[in-house]
Amino acid sequence: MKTLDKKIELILEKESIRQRNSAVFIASENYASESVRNYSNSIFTNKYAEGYPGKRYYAGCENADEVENLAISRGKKLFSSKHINVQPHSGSQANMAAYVSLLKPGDKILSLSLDHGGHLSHGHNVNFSGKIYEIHNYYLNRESELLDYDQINDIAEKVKPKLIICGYSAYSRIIDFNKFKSISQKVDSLLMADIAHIAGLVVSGKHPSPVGIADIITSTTHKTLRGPRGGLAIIREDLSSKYDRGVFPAIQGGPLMNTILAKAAAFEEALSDNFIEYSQQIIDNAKVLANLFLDRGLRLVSGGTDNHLMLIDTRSIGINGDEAENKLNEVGIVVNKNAIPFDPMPPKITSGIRIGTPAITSRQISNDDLLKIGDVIVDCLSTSSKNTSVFSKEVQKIMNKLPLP
Ligand code: DSN
Repeated sequence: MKTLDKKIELILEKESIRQRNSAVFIASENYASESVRNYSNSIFTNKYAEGYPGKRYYAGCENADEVENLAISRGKKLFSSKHINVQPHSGSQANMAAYVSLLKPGDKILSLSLDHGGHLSHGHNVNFSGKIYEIHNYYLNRESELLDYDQINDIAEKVKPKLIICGYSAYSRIIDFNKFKSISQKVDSLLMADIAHIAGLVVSGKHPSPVGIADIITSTTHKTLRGPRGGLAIIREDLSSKYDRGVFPAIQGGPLMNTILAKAAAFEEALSDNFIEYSQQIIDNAKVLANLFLDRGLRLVSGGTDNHLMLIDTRSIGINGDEAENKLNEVGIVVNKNAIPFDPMPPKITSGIRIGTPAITSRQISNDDLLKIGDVIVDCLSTSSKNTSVFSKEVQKIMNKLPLP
């Protein structure tokens, strides 16, 4: 055990240094607050609480019931919803519970293709969703690289899906949930909005909310929402018992009560005015970077951003996404390679990188330092020199002075 602990401590120490020193621009990552991290780590990890508050399959759940009820009431307030399920272990689980509770195997789903910004669990053929359901895709418009609601409408009318999915992993523009709703109503389909990426912006009023529009809303809790790693779902009231049974007992057993405790803490944080300012700063920082990249001649998918992320077409610097990711990682700037719409390269290479600002904004970076790092990103991607220590030093200098939440 002692050896094992030493090994664990060493890994933890290395990760702590990496997280402190890195400039994190992975659009789906963030730094949870100390209390969220502590609550995730709490003694509720010891407790089984299969079922729902007041209807458990184990004794001794009175405190677990309080935890879950607190998370539910704060979650409902945060999203202005009548129902919320805080048990999904992840965004993928929240999506799976939606399909399992509302669809039959073989039913048709219409979703954005993964390589245009969708998600594996929206029906990719390597994922359960693509194996169990009949998937049809819509695509971004080739010229504008934006959602093309006329095209989506046409495909929906032809396919007649049972479920239409909107909400994405790599789309930098505003989603018009009302347009999706009118399409889904026309073809008599359910509408699901997966707001995993934009949940924090939605609850802050910085992106339109799908609550009251989409029939099912799923999310993670750890991206822009800055909570613990986990999922949630908000369902139309008349479908909510069905959905709850879709989570437990259909696809999950015991809820992670420690995580639900941390979700309750994160919801309270997200209800604060500070959080609204934080969300605005995420968007402001993304615009600062996007303008810098455009000024320096890089091409951005759709020409910019309205939210927390952007996609750089790395062909505008003469390299592929994989090379770009590696070059930046070597100097302490962490991004991920990402397919761009109509990408001719395979997913392991790609022609783009995704840049997101939730994590760097949690480090309270100043405008000046953000501009410096933006310049380092372009300089580092553009240079053919192997000696990049000047860039690492610049990144270190900036990151070392920024507080960790
Ligand atoms: N892996 C997440 C992301 O990076 O967007 C989605 O699951």
